[in-house]
Amino acid sequence: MTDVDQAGDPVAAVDALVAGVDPGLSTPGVQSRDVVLVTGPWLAGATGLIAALRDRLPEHEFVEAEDIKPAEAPAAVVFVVSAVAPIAESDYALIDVAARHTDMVIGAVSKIDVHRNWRDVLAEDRSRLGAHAERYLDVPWVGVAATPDMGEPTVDELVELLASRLDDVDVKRRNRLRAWESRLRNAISRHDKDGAGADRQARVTALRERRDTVQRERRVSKSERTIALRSQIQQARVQLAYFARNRCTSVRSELGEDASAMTRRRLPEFETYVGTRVNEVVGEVEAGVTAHLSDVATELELTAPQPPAPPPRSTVPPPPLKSRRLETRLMMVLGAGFGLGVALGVSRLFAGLAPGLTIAGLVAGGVVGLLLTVWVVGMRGLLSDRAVLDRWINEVTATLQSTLEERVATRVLAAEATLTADLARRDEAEAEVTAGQVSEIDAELREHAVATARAAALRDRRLPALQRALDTVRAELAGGPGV
Ligand SMILES: Nc1nc2c(ncn2[C@@H]2O[C@H](COP(=O)(O)OP(=O)(O)OP(=O)(O)O)[C@@H](O)[C@H]2O)c(=O)[nH]1
Ligand SMILES: [Mg+2]
Repeated sequence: MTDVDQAGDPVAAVDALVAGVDPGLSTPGVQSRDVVLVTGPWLAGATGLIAALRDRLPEHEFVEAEDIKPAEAPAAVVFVVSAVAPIAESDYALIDVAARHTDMVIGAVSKIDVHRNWRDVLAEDRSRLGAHAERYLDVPWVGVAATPDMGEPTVDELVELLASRLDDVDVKRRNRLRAWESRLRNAISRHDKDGAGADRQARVTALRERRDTVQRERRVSKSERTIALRSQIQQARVQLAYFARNRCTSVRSELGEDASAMTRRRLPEFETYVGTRVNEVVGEVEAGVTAHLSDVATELELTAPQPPAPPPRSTVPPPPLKSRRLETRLMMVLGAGFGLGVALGVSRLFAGLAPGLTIAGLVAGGVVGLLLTVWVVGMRGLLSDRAVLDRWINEVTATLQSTLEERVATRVLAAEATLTADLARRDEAEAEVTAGQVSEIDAELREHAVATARAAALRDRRLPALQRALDTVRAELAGGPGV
């Protein structure tokens, strides 16, 4: 700092000094205001002190914290703390903010009229603040009573201090240096933060987590669906086979009952009836399979497989009723024998009872024998037909059951193939969506990485000059006379 600079504009001299170190730095970005900022913790007495100071120093302007903008640098800062207790740690932030662009700080312990030990509090304040930051070691401290309960205000010492320092050229110079120091410190820390990607860190972490979540959810949903499909198909196989068997069993017992109550007259239509019932059961099972498989598809959010063409109407082989000529003949012979026996018995009975009625007895015996023969032969034929029918129904339903079981197995297998293919297609579509999301995230991550690298490069380029300028400013502040 030369005498010429000191004699001229101290602010311009400091700006020139910094620009000399780094021509890119032309202004600390703050506007000097020729005002005194009086501030302090809550109820410390700032407003009262301002009133007293305005009285005593009308040529100077005094303002409270809310009257000054962030980018304005007051000429001096009076930090008011009450004498009731020493300064608290939470108050350091207040003074740091108030004095960030201003070197000239005066500590004022207020309400000294009521607190007799104010000197102890003042000494404690001085040492605490000095311990908080080196720059406050040389801060002058005074006691004030701006609005005493009794008597005149005690602000003389403060008034004197302000009056002597406010017009001091060196104070202005140091204020400007302090503004530069704060600006350079901020710039360096911002470059450091940007270069380290500190502001982006949270976003980058969130993006990485999102990326992991997207991929994990995709994997989980894929395996869940595959397992669900497998188990549903397995269930369908078991349940539908059971359903088909069940239907066969019930139609078997229903037709069995019909056969056991069969009469000769109903015999011809029974065959057609059995054929109809068999085809009805086939239709029911077919519809049951279709409904079950489409339920499975709906539950898995897949497309229901197209039901295949219905099976051809099954024709039932006729019951083997007609090929029993030998048996009929045998029955005829046996029946005739039985009838003859009965006829002889009856005619003998008549002859014994009334010999005159022998002829009539013969006729009656013949008639009764013939009738019995016919009845026995007919009955035997019907019973044998019923037995044949029962066996036939067994065969028909057994064939039906195996046909239906095969049909169920085939349809479930076909549905499994269709649904698996559909699932694979869906998985592929989902994989594409996931890949899209992941690549979007990757793109943003890349952008952040590039921006951080760019900021790091800028930091590396700018930091040496900024650090040199800061060192110069600090050296000036340390070297020059204190406030
Ligand atoms: N005895 C005594 N009381 C004072 C003195 N200065 C301020 N007070 C009292 O302290 C209280 C706060 O005073 P203010 O001047 O409003 O303090 P402030 O810091 O502006 O308060 P806020 O703006 O509300 O935070 C008031 O009740 C004043 O009467 C003083 O020198 N002596
Ligand atoms: Mg106030």
